[in-house]
Amino acid sequence: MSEKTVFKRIIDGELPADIVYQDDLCLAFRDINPQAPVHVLVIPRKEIPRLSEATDEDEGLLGHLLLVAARVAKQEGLEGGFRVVINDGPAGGQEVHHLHVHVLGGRQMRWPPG
Ligand code: DGP
Repeated sequence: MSEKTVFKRIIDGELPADIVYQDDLCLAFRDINPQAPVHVLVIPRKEIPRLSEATDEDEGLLGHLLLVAARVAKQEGLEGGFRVVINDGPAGGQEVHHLHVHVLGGRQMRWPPG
C-alpha cells in the first residue's frame, strides 16, 4: 500500500494545520511555505492525486473547491483580487500528490508565473 500523503495525514488529524475553513467535502489551511501574504490550500477530502486524474464523477466537487477558494479569499480580505493555481504533475511543479488549489493574495500578482 502506498504511503499517505501529508495532506491525507492533515485530513486524518495526524498532522497539525492552520485550518481556515472546512466542510464535508473539503478543507482549507495555510500553506507551510507561503508565497504571498495570504497562501491557503483548498483540498478535497477525497483522495484525487492530481487534476488530470479527476473524473466526470468529480465535476461537482471541483466546482465546490473553486467556490470555497473564492469564499476563503473573501474571508481573508482579498477584495482587490487573488490568484488560484492548480499544479498538475512533474512539469506543472506538483509536489504533493493530493489535488489542491492554491489561493494566493495580499500582494500584486505578476504574469507569467515561474
Ligand atoms: P504543489 O507544489 O502544488 O504540490 O504545492 C504543495 C504545497 O504544499 C507547497 O506550497 C507547500 C505545501 N505543503 C507541503 N507540506 C505541507 C504541510 O505539511 N503542511 C502545510 N500546511 N503545507 C504543506
